[in-house]
Amino acid sequence: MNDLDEFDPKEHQHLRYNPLKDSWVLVSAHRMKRPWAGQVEKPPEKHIPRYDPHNPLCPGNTRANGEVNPDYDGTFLFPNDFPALQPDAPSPGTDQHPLFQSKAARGVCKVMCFHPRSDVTLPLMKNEEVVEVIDKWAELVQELGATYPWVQIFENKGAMMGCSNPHPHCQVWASNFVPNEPALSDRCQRDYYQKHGAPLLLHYAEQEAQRKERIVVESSYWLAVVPYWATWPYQTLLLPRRHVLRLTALTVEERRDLAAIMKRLLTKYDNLFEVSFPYSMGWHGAPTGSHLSQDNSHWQLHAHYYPPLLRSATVKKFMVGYEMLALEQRDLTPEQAAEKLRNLPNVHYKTRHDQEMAEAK
Ligand code: H2U
Repeated sequence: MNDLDEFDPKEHQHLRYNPLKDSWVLVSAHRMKRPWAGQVEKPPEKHIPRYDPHNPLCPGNTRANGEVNPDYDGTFLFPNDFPALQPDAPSPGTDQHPLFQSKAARGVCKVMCFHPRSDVTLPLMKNEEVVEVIDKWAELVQELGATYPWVQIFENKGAMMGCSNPHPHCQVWASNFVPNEPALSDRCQRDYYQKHGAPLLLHYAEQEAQRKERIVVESSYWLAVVPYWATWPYQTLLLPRRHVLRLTALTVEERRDLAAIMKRLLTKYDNLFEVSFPYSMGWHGAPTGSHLSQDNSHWQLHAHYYPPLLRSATVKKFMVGYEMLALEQRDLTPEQAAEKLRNLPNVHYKTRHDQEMAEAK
């Protein structure tokens, strides 16, 4: 049998390699055809009030620790009142046995509100408002990265992703260690650089820009793709075309362009099932702290978006069973997911609904 003549990635299961994790994913696109009688989630909340007097993230409201938020009109940064990392935790000491190892974990956790209004999300914010968010992210990397080796900026969006509050916000955890995911990514990017003499993700962006089939949105400076090795159904990777180590190195123009491409990507996400699309996203850039003085040429700045939804606004992908015990598996090809997202309108469904209502009056 001539495999290449026969092989159709949409019909035939196969493995794909994730070079950022040195691991494999099983692509079994025909699994989308199976009937679903499993769990159906509550759809994301449709009507979020612009201001809720009981929401601790709104301007002028009292937080859990009794502090009152200022009447902020842009972004608002505050220390997390329930931090997972604190700067002064005592050390656990050492156990001589190799199976009982522990280390001191120290750091700081902050929360950043994107906007004073609870009923807007990044795709519905103005470009300059998203630029302000990006500028603050870069400031946080600069400030916390001066001492901490890792500054993790992440956004959990939607109750389905464990987000506790609908007000648009992200979190920042800075730690005295490089956590597992970036540590693995660091090793993989370093190995690739040593073997091929160029940053892994720079080569990857060049390839995807040429191949086109996994691009969701692109601009002069940025590219968003469903990566070749995506595990989550509509996972995307957002990366600059130029070699950039950290958010702090982005130029004014690149930040403006980033705000625009984030808005376009997130508009497509929201338009897929006409809901405020849940996801966890976060930035990975070269490590900081003591790593600032080292050569990090193997690194390329990027953001990962991991949305849980698979079939509809209420049916998510479960990473259980085989995924937990053997290997991650996906139910549609990355190319199918990218094509679906790419072909969605660039106008947000809420804006379109508002326009239709206005015209009907
Ligand atoms: P999540 O929605 O991603 O959980 O983020 C909200 C964070 O806000 C959460 O980590 C913090 C929670 O600890 N928070 C405060 O620091 N103070 C409050 O009064 C409410 C929530």
